[in-house]
Amino acid sequence: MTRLRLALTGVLAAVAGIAVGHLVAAFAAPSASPVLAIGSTVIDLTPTPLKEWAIAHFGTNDKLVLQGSVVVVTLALAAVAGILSRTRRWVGVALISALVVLAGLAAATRPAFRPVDLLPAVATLVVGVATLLGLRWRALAASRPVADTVQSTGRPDAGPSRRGFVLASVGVAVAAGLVATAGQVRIGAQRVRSLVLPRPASPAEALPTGLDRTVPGISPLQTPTADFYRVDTNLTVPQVDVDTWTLEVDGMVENPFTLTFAELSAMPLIERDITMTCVSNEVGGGYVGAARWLGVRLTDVLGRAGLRGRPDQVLSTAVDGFTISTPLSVVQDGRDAMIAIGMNGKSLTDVHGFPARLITPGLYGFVGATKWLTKLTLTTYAQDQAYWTQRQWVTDAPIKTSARIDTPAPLSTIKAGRTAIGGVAWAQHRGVGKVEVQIDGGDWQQTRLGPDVNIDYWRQWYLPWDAKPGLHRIAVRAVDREGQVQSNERATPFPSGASGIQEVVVTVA
Ligand SMILES: Nc1nc2c(c(=O)[nH]1)N[C@H]1C(S)=C(S)[C@@H](COP(=O)(O)O)O[C@H]1N2
Ligand SMILES: [Mo]
Repeated sequence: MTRLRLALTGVLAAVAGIAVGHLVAAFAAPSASPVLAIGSTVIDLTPTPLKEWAIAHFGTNDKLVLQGSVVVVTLALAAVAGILSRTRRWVGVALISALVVLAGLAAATRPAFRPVDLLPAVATLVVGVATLLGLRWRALAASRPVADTVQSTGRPDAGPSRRGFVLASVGVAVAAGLVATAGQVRIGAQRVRSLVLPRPASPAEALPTGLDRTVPGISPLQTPTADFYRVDTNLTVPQVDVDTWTLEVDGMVENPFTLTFAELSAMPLIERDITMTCVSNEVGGGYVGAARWLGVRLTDVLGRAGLRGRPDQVLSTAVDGFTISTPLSVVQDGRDAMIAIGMNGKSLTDVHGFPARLITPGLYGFVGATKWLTKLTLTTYAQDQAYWTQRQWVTDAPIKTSARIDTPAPLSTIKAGRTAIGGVAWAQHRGVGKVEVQIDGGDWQQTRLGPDVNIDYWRQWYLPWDAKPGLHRIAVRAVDREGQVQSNERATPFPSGASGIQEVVVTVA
């Protein structure tokens, strides 16, 4: 019983410490909240195959699973600390402190570390140790022989010291819950605001009418920002102050310079419809979206700096120190690579990289779509490696030709009769040539394509279908305009970049 009380003491000390650290972080530095700091470090240290496995098995929940695991392990160790503090209190204090030191180290070794990032760990240490000592004292009092309390109340279990421990524990738990919730509410509060952006010098044409109304269930031609997929290594979304934000251009350039947001957005702006894809997208998955981007041509910015020597890489750095490398040859081949400040007619949202991000048509996001961009360094692959390159990912990753079935939904039951099979296909920077559907292993049939926005944009497609009752297997494949057929090959040797033929099974009743 004593042991159990002491274990609980350790757990509550950790919970209280983590909760207060989280609240302090919410005001000082969200990403330095103890669990988040450790979580981010675990993400960076996780071997790539394990990371891919986690993304594949937990999808967007991978971050929740990670944080849950960090919490569970921490609480287990804290319980041990509580038990060990029975005879020697310094042992428990030392173990709890060691856990907090780990969190502090995790925060201190993040790429964009600032001294305030240590505040949450300090708060966690103070509250954690104080809670451990306070509750330990009550736990031990509650476990003393009860002879004197039996005398006064007649019931051994109702001793005042026992009640004291229970009350104190419940109090700590409730207080920690409230404090952690307050921190979470503050961290999670998305700023909703949109800057007024200048008009583009080179606007996009009006978006044609898509198949959105014609084919119920098909992806809209333009993905609403709120539905646009999110992929990054961040456990908290960076919230950048646009008034102090700058973009630095340095490295192998003649004139290194720094731009404020006002200066950047005063440069000539282009507006382009571009489809983005993540290399971690599973066949049929949702890590793909199409939007209208407003931004400054990357070559305009590089031209202003003037290249020096023979750089072959644009190394871009985000405000949190995350880096992406983009082949300079790709940036300079005439495509609309840009520093985007607007998405679908508004400024970027925090989730999608406010106030500025890279967009490189034709390349998977991890080699060309740096969010929360703050620095562009002209360099060479021999000299500098970006985040994913350090993890053995390829440095040039053109998006593979791919098609997705949006409707009918996999494993759904639909009514017999005339309906449509439909979805989207993409082959960025080559353009979609045709999309074919195969029903129940029969011939590949050519589908009808939606409007052709441009070669960097996805294309909606559909095939009218007279659905007969029974179980049906539908497969889809695309061919780009260079004749490259969608295959089951991996897009890049590493990471996965699945681009296989998608098959869905539906029941027609
Ligand atoms: N700063 C930063 N930028 C990043 C990433 C990241 O982890 N950090 N992930 C990249 C990846 S892998 C993809 S697919 C795209 C996704 O952009 P989105 O979240 O706006 O859809 O962002 C890219 N830019
Ligand atoms: Mo990605």
